[in-house]
Amino acid sequence: MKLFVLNGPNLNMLGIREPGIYGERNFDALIAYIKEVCNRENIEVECYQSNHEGVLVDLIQSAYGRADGIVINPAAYTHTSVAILDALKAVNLPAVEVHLSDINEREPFRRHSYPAMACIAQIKGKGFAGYEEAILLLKERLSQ
Ligand code: CA2
Repeated sequence: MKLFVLNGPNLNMLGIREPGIYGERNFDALIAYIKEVCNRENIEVECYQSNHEGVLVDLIQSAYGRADGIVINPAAYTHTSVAILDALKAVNLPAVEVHLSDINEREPFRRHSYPAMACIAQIKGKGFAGYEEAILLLKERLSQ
């Protein structure tokens, strides 16, 4: 079983600013956490981060035929990107959307997600643990 874990714009800045919202740990710590979870669960994983919408679309397309599922935190593109929604629909792989913060408890514009329409679940407000939950959910779904 192989997963792609995709992170969107500015998530590479984790731990540098806004620790009250996103926590104190940095992006390298997030990737180490994801790899540890996947290693423990015998899941192959490829992790990517991009600040560019088109690159995220390319990465979703490249998952087709190479991965069994996708974990995605589209960051700010969550609230704007029909292109990411369409890419997820195009590859038709099981995908789970993750947010470190609880997007329902912040500014109203963060409540709406386009990619969520192509995802089997949206996990929010659980910090790093949300990625683990997403990975386990996909593992369960793919083992059925
Ligand atoms: O809670 C999440 O994971 C978000 O996807 C994070 C995005 C935000 O636009 C979404 O509404 C919710 C922002 C990621 C930016 O991360 C930063 C990290 C450190 C300092 C500033 C921003």
